[in-house]
Amino acid sequence: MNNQRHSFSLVSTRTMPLNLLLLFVSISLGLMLGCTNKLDRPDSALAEQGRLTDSSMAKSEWNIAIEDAWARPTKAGMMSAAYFTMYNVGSVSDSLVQASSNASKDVQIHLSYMNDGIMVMEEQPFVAIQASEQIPFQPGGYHIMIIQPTMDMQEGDSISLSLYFKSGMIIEETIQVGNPAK
Ligand SMILES: [Cu+2]
Repeated sequence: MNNQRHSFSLVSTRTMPLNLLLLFVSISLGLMLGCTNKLDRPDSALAEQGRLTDSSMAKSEWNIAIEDAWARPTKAGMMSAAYFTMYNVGSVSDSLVQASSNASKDVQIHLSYMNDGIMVMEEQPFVAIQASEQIPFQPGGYHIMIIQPTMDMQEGDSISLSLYFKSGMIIEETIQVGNPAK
């Protein structure tokens, strides 16, 4: 009986000061932060600056770009595909989740691959890209499928290509019809 009481009081005397200390630290930390805010500028200006800082930070993380983009020439109502290299030079991963073009209302993200000696292609719900990664969209691999374009797409023409990312980033480019490497 005595022992139990004794140990109970030991626990409480040990924990109570620690709780008080933590409480004191958090209160003084809050007061310090509060003071700094008041000295610097009104709360509204601080909030405004916070928003600006946030958006510029977000932009610096949105470092995805495409290069060497082109689309395969085709006739209206047939099939075309857009190719490019997608770079992530930022420090955060992202995912390509959708694509669109003025050439067609039906634009899909596809992956071609060999299956039992036959080339097949499949629509992809997304293509993830890690920080510092580069992913080729090329014949025989990832590509943007432009299904039944509403216009002839001839060598030298150009079409719009928009790529939508999970982060909210959108890449909008005008790309050439015809492979520039040929
Ligand atoms: Cu395809």
